[in-house]
Amino acid sequence: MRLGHANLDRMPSAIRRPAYDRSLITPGIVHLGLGAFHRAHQAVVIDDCLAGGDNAWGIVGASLRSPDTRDALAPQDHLYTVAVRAAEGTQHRVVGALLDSVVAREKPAALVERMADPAIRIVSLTVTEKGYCHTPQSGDLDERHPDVVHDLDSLDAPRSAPGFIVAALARRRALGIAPFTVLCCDNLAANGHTVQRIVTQFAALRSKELSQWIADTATFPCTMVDRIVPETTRADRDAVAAALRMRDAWPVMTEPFTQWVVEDRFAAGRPDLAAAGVELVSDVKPFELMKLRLLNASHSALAYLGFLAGYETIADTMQDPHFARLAAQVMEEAAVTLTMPEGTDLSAYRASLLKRFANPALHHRTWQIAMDGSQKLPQRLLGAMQDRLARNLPIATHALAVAGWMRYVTAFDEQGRTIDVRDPLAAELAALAREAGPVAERLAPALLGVTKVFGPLGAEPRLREAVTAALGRLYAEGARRAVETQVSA
Ligand code: CS2
Repeated sequence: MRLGHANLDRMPSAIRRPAYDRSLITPGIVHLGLGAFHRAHQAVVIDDCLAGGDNAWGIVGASLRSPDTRDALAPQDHLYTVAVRAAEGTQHRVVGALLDSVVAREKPAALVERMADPAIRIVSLTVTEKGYCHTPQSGDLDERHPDVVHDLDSLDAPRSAPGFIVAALARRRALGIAPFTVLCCDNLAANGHTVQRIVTQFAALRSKELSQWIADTATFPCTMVDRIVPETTRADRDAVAAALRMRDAWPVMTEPFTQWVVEDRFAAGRPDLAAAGVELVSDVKPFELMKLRLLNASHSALAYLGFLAGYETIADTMQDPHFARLAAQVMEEAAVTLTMPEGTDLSAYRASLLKRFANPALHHRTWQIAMDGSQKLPQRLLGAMQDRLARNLPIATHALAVAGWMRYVTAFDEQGRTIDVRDPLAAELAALAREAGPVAERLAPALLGVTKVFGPLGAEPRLREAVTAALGRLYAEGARRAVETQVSA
């Protein structure tokens, strides 16, 4: 038996299911990047909004390239399971907020049409850091990105996320339809402002008036999104099938914790997000920096160094007390760079992160988090390093994390086996590493010279010294010992 509308009543009664009549729901949101994260995070919130009576906010999901999600979910009426995993057990919930899905690459013009529909009032995105075709260091649109070059030439059939947004907004403007809210849910620095900049820069390359209209009328609230969502495995699918007593081709796995902080600037209305647990604030920045510099920074540190030390998952890595201490130390270094609104308990937040990382029921691979480091380092690690250097504070733990990334992108592990490095700059980084050889004094400066990642910070002598020393230790002692030395220092 397969999950689907007709079978909802055949699931065990403990499985939560949509508490509303799905036939009454109409689309109000187009979401770009229909991955597991969206389905386990924003879509669950929207599911609650729909249950609360906000009928006009169903989601149409778009995958930019791959048909896999659509192929898995369309035959099951776009219903899917969210499995919430904790040491104490798993809770299952079938989500109904996703009404339809499209594959942008197959019918780009149809997706633009859909986004131009006046009923669509929010376009949200989780296309990962690299999906914005920008330079993470500067936050500017990369005008030479092949997809941008393509889209500027054929905006009626775009490929990139910014291309779709500009095409749809241009169409709305031409038809006299008010713009939608662009709601970025990726871990970019100042995500709303950054996407606004990218989109208006893109639009300006087509028409100054269009760009001005977007700047004047569309809104791009910043958001902080948080929920750990590992990739779904075959074993996960089997476990969910056993619980549901029917197959779900693509359930998503997650943790109990979830947080969504959003700036309340919506151009064309929004569902009652607060009733569904979303924190609506006037300025997301402190929360976003807190999350990027505490959670994501230590996650990346654990991912690179844990992978090099031979650990498969974050939970495995956290079992090693030296690595647990490393995560805590990254947070300690970063915490002093944060200025939080009154009432924020940063030490409780840090403690909760360590517990979440150690969740033994989540199989979150170090390799998965290690992906796309070139796009992640600036906002996760480099910003805090810059702030600490400005105050003459040491940066040794962060330097070790950056060195871990450097060792990782050489594409050879400590046993000399190849690492499958997934990163838009993978080839460039590996070539630099080959040229430099396994010598910290050459490799560190070579990689610090990649300005797309490090910008001017790469030339800062104290940073060069700290990163080179850390990389030297990684080569001399291996990741396990180097981490031990660092946390015992
Ligand atoms: C992780 C994030 O893959 C990664 O880079 O650090 O996806 C992390 O799990 C989420 O941001 C948690 O909210």
